[in-house]
Amino acid sequence: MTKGNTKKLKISTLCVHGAGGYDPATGSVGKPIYQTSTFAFESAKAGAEIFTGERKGYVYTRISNPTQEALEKEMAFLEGGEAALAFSSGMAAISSVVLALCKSGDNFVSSDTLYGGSHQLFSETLPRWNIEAREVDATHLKNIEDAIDKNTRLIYIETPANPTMSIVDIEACAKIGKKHGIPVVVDNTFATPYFQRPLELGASIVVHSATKYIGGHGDTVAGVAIADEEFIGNLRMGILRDIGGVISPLNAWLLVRGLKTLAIRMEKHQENALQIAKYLQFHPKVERVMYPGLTAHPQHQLAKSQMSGFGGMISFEVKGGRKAGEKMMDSVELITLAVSLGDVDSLIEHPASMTHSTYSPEDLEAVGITENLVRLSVGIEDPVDIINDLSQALNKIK
Ligand code: LCS
Repeated sequence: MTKGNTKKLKISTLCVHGAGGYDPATGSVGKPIYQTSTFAFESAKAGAEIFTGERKGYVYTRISNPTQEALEKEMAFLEGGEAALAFSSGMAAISSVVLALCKSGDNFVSSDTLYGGSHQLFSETLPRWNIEAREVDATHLKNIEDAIDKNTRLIYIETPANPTMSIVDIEACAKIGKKHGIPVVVDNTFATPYFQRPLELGASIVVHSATKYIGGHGDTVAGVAIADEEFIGNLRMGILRDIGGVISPLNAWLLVRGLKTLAIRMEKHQENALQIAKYLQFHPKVERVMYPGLTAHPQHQLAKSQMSGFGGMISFEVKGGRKAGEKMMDSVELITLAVSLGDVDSLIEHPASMTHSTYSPEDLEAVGITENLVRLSVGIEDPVDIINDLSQALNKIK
């Protein structure tokens, strides 16, 4: 949007228009891909002034680029934040945010049910720099309070959590953060700003694996952080510039293009997921279904209070243990056996041996990622076809 007040626009309109109107340089209606590493300076003086910050301008694509900026502007609008910064992956966004907030000797408190890569970063990699992550069951808020001390620099939560779909109370965490003067960082990958806007609930920073629903088509790895202008400015000039986890202009463009259909994709993912969750709930070969949209989900009411929809991710336990789950995953025909999620195509995987194999057996058990747990990223195909595929695959279990 280039004219008028974007605050008045509904989220589905912002998805289409939030990255800005036509290109002022050429009138191009499609967002141009500024596929360049560097930018020419008008003069030596102008170049020096851009470096000191006295003059606005582009220098080098590791620091900023108009196509990256289009994505950042749109993500900031959608999340209701002042500013955003795009990264080469979700992990680059998460690690950069934590590194911006912590130094050696600091700690942070995190929910214990996380994407396996985030858990690996927190439990194995960051301790090498003497940064401690205290992973607690954040569905009980007292655990968060109890873990905070004078060296705690942030609270990190993932909700809904990958893969168990457990929900953490964002507003309550924000109150705890405020009390202790520390920011709450929310991984909003599963819900997207279409269904959940953590900043409006009091969180300070939102991170995304934009690889998932933001892009939506399974063709781009990327990440984004959204926060206030001061934090994002420091993140850009303090961490992104130095560590260099920058998104390519082409990938930023693919995400801007993907975002145009975010609203209708999320509606369809959710509509399909609810039907499939209800189908699986009463299937004789299924022990338990984890989908926050089901009234049987233990945190359904909390999910309803902080989300405007429940998304497209379902986990379920197959009767008969790991072997039964493997048989089912080997038998799907339409659904693809693959990690990642949020694509228009349905994807199925086994968290304990794949995305969450970074957890020790004890930690898997503690967070409820069982051997017979299967995760389904529900695509936007016809739900009858997805259900028929699940049905034939479940029937192959002896
Ligand atoms: N946060 C969440 C909730 C995720 O699910 C992932 C990746 C990340 C962050 C990291 O983002 P990336 O660097 O991959 O863009 N989740 C994956 C998954 O469940 N399967 O494959 C990747």
